[in-house]
Amino acid sequence: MMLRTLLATSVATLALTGTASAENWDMPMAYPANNYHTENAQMFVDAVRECTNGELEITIHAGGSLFKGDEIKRAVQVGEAQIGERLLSAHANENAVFGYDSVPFLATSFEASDALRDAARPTLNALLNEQNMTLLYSVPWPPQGLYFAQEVNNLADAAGLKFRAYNAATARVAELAGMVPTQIEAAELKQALATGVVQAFISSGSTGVDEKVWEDLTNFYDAKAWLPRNSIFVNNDAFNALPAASQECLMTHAAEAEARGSAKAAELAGGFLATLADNGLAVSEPGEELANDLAEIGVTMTAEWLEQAGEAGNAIVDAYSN
Ligand code: PCA
Repeated sequence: MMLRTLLATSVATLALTGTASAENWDMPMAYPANNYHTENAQMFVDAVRECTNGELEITIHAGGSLFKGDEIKRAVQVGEAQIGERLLSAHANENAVFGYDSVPFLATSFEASDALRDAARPTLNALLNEQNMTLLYSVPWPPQGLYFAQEVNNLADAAGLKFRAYNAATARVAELAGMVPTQIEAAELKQALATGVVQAFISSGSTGVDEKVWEDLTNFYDAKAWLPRNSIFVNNDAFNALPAASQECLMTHAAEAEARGSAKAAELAGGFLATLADNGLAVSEPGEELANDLAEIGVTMTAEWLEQAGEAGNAIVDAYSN
């Protein structure tokens, strides 16, 4: 073999080895690329890339493009994806603890939501660990309110409406209110509204803006029922296979992403409601009758959740209240 060929071969081998040592992870996410949760995660993966000198490259797949929202948790659990983001409360049927952030009126401000998160973190992380995953960080959605295509002064006004649910708690609200729930991921919400599959739902101003709900709906009642969270978690085998320095980068930047994401959600919340109003939605607090009806549902659902979540759930609420 000529010297030049030999040299070229070793350079090619070196280049290959260099590439092979970098880890490439897939990160499925369910919400749009321009939602603040996704933008925050993009900053997180950029920071991790820099911190690891390019040795850990995480590719975000937004909008349910790699796995749909309801598939993401399992995909990470079995290692089909190494890391992912999911609204864990959507898995409360599996274990009620996952629904800790969707107990009506338990934590209704950003500050309270962060305190509840801290109270729940050890329990939630232990639960994920049993499923071969580790919690990295979580970020709240703005407070949840009710969207309708009509004025609603009390829940009798809403009886019979087809209601989009995103987790067990939202389905239960609908049931108790005499509405008819259907579980629909945000990625399919716009279509479901446009075709009349659903006529009402509960969510934040953020999702209302993402889905341009003013094209189909008319009223938003800012009930501030709870602030659900998107959680970012990693497959334990994938994590354990990383060098210690990369693990450290992930943990450090996860903590930063959590603080940055919570602050961003709080900063954006008012603007989302303003955007809804600018586009013609009637945005208001619930009237007294509607507020009372919702409070009653809250009492029922809190008792149900404490019962279902058992000791672990009670411990979370105790730690939160003290
Ligand atoms: N938006 C998400 C969950 C809560 C929220 O505000 C959704 O509607 O799917």
